[in-house]
Amino acid sequence: MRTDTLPTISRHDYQPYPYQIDQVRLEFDLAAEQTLVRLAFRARSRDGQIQPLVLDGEDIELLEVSLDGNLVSPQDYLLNDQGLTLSPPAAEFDLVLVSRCRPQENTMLMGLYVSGNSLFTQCEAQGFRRITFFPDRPDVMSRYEVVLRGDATLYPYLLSNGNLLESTTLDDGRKQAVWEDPFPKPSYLFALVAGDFDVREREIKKANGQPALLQVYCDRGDGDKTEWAMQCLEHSVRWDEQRFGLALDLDRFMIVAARDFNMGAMENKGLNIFNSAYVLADAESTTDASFHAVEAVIGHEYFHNWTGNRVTCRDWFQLSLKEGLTVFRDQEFSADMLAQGLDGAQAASARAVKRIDDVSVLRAAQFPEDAGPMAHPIRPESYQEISNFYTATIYEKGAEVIRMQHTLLGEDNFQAGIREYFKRHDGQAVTCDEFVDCMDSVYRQVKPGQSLDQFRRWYQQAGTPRVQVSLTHDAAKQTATLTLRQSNAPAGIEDKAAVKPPLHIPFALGMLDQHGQPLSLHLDGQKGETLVLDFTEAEQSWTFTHIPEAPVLSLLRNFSAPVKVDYYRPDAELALLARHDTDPFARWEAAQLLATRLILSSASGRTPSAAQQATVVQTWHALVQDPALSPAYKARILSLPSERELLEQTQPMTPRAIVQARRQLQRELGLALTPYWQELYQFLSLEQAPYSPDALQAGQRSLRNLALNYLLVAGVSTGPQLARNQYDQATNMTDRLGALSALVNYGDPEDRQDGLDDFFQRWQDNPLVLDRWFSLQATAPSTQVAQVRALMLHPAFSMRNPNRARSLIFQFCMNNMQAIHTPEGYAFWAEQVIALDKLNPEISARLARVFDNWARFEPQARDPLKAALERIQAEPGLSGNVAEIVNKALT
Ligand code: 0A1
Ligand code: ZN
Repeated sequence: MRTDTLPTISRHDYQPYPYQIDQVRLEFDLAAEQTLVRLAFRARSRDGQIQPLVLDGEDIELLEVSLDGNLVSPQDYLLNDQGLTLSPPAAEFDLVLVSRCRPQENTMLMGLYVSGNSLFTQCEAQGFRRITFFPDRPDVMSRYEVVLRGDATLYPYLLSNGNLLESTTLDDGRKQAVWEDPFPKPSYLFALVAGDFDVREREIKKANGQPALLQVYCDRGDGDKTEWAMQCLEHSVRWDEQRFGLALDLDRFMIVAARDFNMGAMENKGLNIFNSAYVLADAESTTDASFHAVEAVIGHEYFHNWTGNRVTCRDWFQLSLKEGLTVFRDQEFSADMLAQGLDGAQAASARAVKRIDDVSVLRAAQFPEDAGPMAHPIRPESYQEISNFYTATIYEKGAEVIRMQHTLLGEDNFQAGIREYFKRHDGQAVTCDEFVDCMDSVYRQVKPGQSLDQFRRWYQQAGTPRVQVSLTHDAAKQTATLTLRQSNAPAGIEDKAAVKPPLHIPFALGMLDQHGQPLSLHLDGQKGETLVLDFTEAEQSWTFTHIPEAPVLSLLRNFSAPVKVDYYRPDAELALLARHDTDPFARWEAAQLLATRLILSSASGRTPSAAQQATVVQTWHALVQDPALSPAYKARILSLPSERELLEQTQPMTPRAIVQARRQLQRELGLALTPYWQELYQFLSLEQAPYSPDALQAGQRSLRNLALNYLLVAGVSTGPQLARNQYDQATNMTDRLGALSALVNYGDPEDRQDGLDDFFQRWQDNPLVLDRWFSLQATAPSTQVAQVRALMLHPAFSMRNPNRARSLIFQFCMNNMQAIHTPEGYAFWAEQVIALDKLNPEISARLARVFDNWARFEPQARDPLKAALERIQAEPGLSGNVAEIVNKALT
């Protein structure tokens, strides 16, 4: 663990590695206590000059090194806590190196580590250097041959990337497996797994007719929970063939579930390692939302095989090259899966549900990042610790930037750009610029005289741009003139640039008449119900013809750009859009905005007018009864914006007031519409088909749970009994947890405790469900710091398991706003950051980020939060990971 602040690395300092390493041979003598690693490769100087060979290495012991067969003695090399520097004998030479690592002691879960009784690796971004000494950077690409040896009983399965060449039993009784990966790859894609597992296998035929073997490995006893994962994997293979024309390039593709994992999953070539939360699923123990998360993550990792592995990043500043693009791909995959078999408005509505969920994530996680001290462009200019840059900006905003290119080009031209990308760069490590070059080459062909030159600014600017809208209508000429103004204020601690040049914003727009009928738009020869404006100037106007009366604007349809829109308009207009907009995203947005206005005004201490309240209630009333809306969409549009999204819109941020104001509106809607919630609840309780996580069933369950919540929050007398019954009779986790969460959040103390006790009894042996039990309590309004401390003493709690730490500590700090925003809450947070840092700095740094935006809070929160950050900063031996966050927050 490092103790001082790390040096800053700048994008412009990139230098290619001086040596080419075509082939790597790795031999492992595996054991949890200590593992011996023998590395051999031949290196060739790129320019023929002999230069020092600098190898990264951390937390590993060097036992022996030789160059061209000659042992190098310690006085002839330089070894420090960051690596090894050697003086090669020639411009081309052989290196052999033996080192030792200690998986059992590895609590960071980077490099080779133990989870359960098995051994796993995690190498992205810089974990390989904790396994052996190597140029641990993405632009050094080599073919790997890997020999694994280990105890036959502990490790009957010995897995690595690529194809299995042989599997034997050695004279000493150990097992040995030899793997070869035919594709050159950077070290961050290396993986090995050793352990005993349940395995599910499926043989499929690829589009070219060749067979491929899909395998899903998990802990013994969990094998009955991998059918869904296998199905998702097969769907992913098919989808990438059909929509992107990209085929699986291996004979075998493996997924392995690990209980201890820092992130969601990892796309190691041919051997994806997953957090078990994104593999294991069955109706009884898994919610619909988790089923969909499994689908998304399996898709994501599988799609990386092309966008990430076949073409990878030149350096880590280009991380969004693979992450933004792959998130875009997994979002489209999920949307296509939801819309399967539907067409027209139904398909659009199904896709909109996914879009709504994705945009909500962006707003809850990325917008705050863009408004805080860690704000960075999707291609950052500098970093200290790369693991701090696996952010919502790189992933989610990165995906939005890809999506805008898709919008500008259209599906067919976008796919032509993708084909160009693989034609030019297959097998290479490239930059974001090189990706845009490919899209631009198509764009220039289809839009003569135009280019993506200005669009590239999206890769340079941090911050969420604001777009101000104004409208004038000329009744005599029957024209409507729309004016848009864009600005992007300085963001983050590096962004001193007061003036940022305007961005190329694809701005999708529609108009309705005063009765809610869609208008056909006419603009310079273009015609349509939705037009995408090329908004490129600081201020720009468009005049639409054939508009007899003042129109109602439907703005930023389908959220065509990651911006904030400012447009003053009366509530009545929003109410009209909420009922009639034909763009399902913009329709949802209008309803949300109506509710947001009301909540924000009561949070700020103003009493909303009766008319304002009535508009919201009437709108909800109309929506709850609308027979044309799918249950999934209805559940989204009738939900209130999340506390986090609301908080983001207050200035200064007033968390406790937001929680109360939101709760108050929930109560009012619960009361005003009680008969409708009851009717909806009863209707949706009718006999259902056998469980499936499909869009219809999942939508019905989420709408029913929403109705139940409204009934309970409003204190309707029948509510608790409905919840108890639902809990007792549930045959799936969505129903069971939905009922329990309503009781825990809004029920009386007795129901809450009975429910929690029963749930624990049922599920204590299932770690993923037990995580939910901890989360429920962490976020319950009745929970204070003292209860969380008590839960930390529960025998099932462990700080070492990231999922468990997240389920209790992170959930409490992030999603229990009433309790965390107290002096005890802030002290607790600082204490946990420090405790976690000793075990796992990457995870700790994520917890530290929860309040890096302290300066945006109301005064009574600001001072204690600052003091808590200073307390962390002063901690001796703080990791570089946490130091970077805290120092930036306090700058
Ligand atoms: N590339 C992975 C994310 C990932 C990054 C770092 C990790 O190390 C702890 C693990 C996973 C993805 O995008 O899914
Ligand atoms: Zn990824």
